[in-house]
Amino acid sequence: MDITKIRLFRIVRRKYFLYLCVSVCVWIAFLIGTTLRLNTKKEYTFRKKEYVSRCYLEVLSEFTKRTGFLVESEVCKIPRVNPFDQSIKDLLPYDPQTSLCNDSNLLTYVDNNILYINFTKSRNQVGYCSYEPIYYISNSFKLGKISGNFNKSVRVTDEFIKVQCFDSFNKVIAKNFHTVFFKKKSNQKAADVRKHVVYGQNKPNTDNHRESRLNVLLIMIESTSRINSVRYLRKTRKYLLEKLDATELLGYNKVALNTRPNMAALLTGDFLEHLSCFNDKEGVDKCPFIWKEFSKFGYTTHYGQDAKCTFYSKDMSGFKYQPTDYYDQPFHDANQQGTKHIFNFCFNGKSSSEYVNERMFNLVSNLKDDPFFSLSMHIRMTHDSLTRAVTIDKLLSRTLQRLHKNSLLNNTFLALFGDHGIRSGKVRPTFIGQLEERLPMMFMYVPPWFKNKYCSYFKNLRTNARRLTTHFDTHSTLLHLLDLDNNQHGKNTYRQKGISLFNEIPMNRSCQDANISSKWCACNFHL
Ligand SMILES: *[C@@H]1O[C@H](CO)[C@@H](O)[C@H](O)[C@H]1NC(C)=O
Ligand SMILES: *[C@@H]1O[C@H](CO)[C@@H](O)[C@H](O)[C@H]1NC(C)=O
Ligand SMILES: *[C@@H]1O[C@H](CO)[C@@H](O)[C@H](O)[C@H]1NC(C)=O
Ligand SMILES: *[C@@H]1O[C@H](CO)[C@@H](O)[C@H](O)[C@H]1NC(C)=O
Ligand SMILES: *[C@@H]1O[C@H](CO)[C@@H](O)[C@H](O)[C@H]1NC(C)=O
Ligand SMILES: CC(=O)N[C@H]1CO[C@H](CO)[C@@H](O)[C@@H]1O
Repeated sequence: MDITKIRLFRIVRRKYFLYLCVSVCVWIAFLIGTTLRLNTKKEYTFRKKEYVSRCYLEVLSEFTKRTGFLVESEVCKIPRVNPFDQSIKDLLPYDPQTSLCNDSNLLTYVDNNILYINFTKSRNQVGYCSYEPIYYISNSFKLGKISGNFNKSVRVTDEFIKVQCFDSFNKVIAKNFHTVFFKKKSNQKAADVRKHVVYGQNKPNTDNHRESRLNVLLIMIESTSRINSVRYLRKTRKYLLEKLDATELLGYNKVALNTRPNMAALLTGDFLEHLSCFNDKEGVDKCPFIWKEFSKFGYTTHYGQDAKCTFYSKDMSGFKYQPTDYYDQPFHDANQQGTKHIFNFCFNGKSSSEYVNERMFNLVSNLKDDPFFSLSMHIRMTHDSLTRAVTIDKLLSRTLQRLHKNSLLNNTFLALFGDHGIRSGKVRPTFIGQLEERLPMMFMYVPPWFKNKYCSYFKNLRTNARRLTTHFDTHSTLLHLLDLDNNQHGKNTYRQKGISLFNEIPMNRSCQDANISSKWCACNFHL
């Protein structure tokens, strides 16, 4: 070999080596690049609008499919009826008046824990006022020590108060009742006071948990069906569906006769008659109410209803111990003292629903930084009246707007529902009346970020809008909220007759599958 050849060979080898080097480098760079890209893709989260529309579209076509049925499967057909159908139209006004209470004696108000006399209103008839705190005692209430007289304002140190105002001749001219928000220290919380509940080990409120743990806001409106919500909760529906993008469950079927067993199903996940705790003469305290579960996870709990009913009656003595951290029964009992009928709804200047609604808003706005579980029940307004839902409509639609505008729903699961449909009146014996008795309304709202983070849960919820569903499913859904990332509660193991609505309810679910007795089954229903 001559020298030039050897040199050439070396040059070729060097070049070859260089090429090799370059191509390896390019490959490495490419690999690094793609991994990086993959990583950024992983971290990429859809912006709110973009995401929602993605999540939405896949179910939208089915959801809006126009059919004569709300639920339509081999085993269950629930017809879509006109709420003002010919057969009942004469029994129902289209635009009923809202019911107002005479507020001329509402002479005081509370702002930031200060009780004021409203001098615009009282036009100096008032000489002075005083107040008494209202306390909870076993299954009832008592009034505490009377405050000193005041003639302008006074700082209030109690949660519930009864105010009396006097004229200059010491004659009582007004009685007013107010709820006042106080942040409870953990040793004042019901869970610490009673022995039945212990807090869970995991400390609440660590920021990680807070992120995925939703507040729970439950609002029950007595005897209100989906059909009646179309008639008389128009503003509320519109706001929920159009502004809040809530999900309406069209095949939501009651599981028992009246308020008590239906609420027991929602709150305990079982039939009332299966649970011996409901027969306890001392009270229903030992029953597995779902707020206890939330309490274990560090939630602050609230329960209020504007009548002494549900778990109180001649044969059921209510709660011996205060069941939730915030418990409104003593307030309503004191305010309504001496009332005989469930259909009375004006008390000392305001409607029962105004009290319930104000209390709810007040708690939600004050507890927004804690996880909370709140159950409000509007009983009186709609117990015997279809049309009085319009009064609640006005209150609720405004309150939902306020909650939303103040970002108070951003971390909250909201369910607005009826226990069952109306069980009295002229519509009830008709076909539509029988149908609506069986089909309470149910709206569920989850915040926009939730739809992003738990897309499949949200899609399932949307799909389930047109499946046969029950209060048992709501119970399972609430439990699921405590365990969103593990998805254990969806597996139908935990004391459950229901299926979490974040999992898909089978298309062919029958009433029997759903634990709805044939008497209450709205599938294939005929008179
Ligand atoms: C409202 O109540 C006041 C005081 O009790 C009474 O004088 C007045 O007539 C009532 N107004 C109406 C419209 O009933
Ligand atoms: C005081 O009374 C006036 C007149 O009725 C009313 O317009 C106003 O809203 C009341 N103020 C408060 C804070 O309740
Ligand atoms: C209000 O009370 C104070 C002290 O109790 C008294 O001095 C004052 O005259 C009272 N004002 C009115 C308008 O009654
Ligand atoms: C709503 O909540 C999400 C998640 O907790 C948070 O990232 C977002 O900033 C909140 N938005 C508002 C308006 O509070
Ligand atoms: C529902 O039942 C029908 C008839 O029995 C069957 O054809 C269909 O596959 C079932 N659908 C599901 C989702 O199970
Ligand atoms: C009483 C009743 O109907 N129980 C049923 C409840 O639902 C589960 C799950 O579908 C059935 O296994 C039960 O038989």
